[in-house]
Amino acid sequence: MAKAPSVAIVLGSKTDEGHLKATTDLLDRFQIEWELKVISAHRQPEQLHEYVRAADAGGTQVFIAAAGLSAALPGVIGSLSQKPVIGLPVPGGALQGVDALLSMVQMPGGIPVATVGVGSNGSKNAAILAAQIVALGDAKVAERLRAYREELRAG
Ligand code: RP5
Repeated sequence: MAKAPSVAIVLGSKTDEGHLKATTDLLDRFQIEWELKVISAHRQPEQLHEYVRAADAGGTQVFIAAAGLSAALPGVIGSLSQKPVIGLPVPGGALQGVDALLSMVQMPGGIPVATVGVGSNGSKNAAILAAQIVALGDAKVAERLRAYREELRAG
């Protein structure tokens, strides 16, 4: 079985990619292995299924799923894996991301999506939340998060 990175980022569309720069920059800062795939829940359901199962089995600890509009992606990933799923609602469309935000945060009880905000703060927080999950089992990542908070405190 192929080893998978700690954090698997899945985007619903290539057009979502620009919103992930802050996320991947922070994951790099925390020295967390990640990979990014574009797989649509509604256009490529079989491919998504295969990818999530392989990442889960390969050791991925947390998924970040970014999507816009009705944003089914993170909920579907949550249905396929018991690993935590962070949902990043992508702004755009007629409702500017509010549709994606509500879709992710309003998952029916049983399959949660840990939803961060729309926009650049959400992009950052997706990485920090993922790092906090990884840090539960990795003291080096915990120390890097501590240093990051120290910088925030210093202003
Ligand atoms: C979602 O719908 C994607 O995440 C994207 O934000 C939005 C539009 O994607 P395209 O249909 O333009 O690729 O699936």
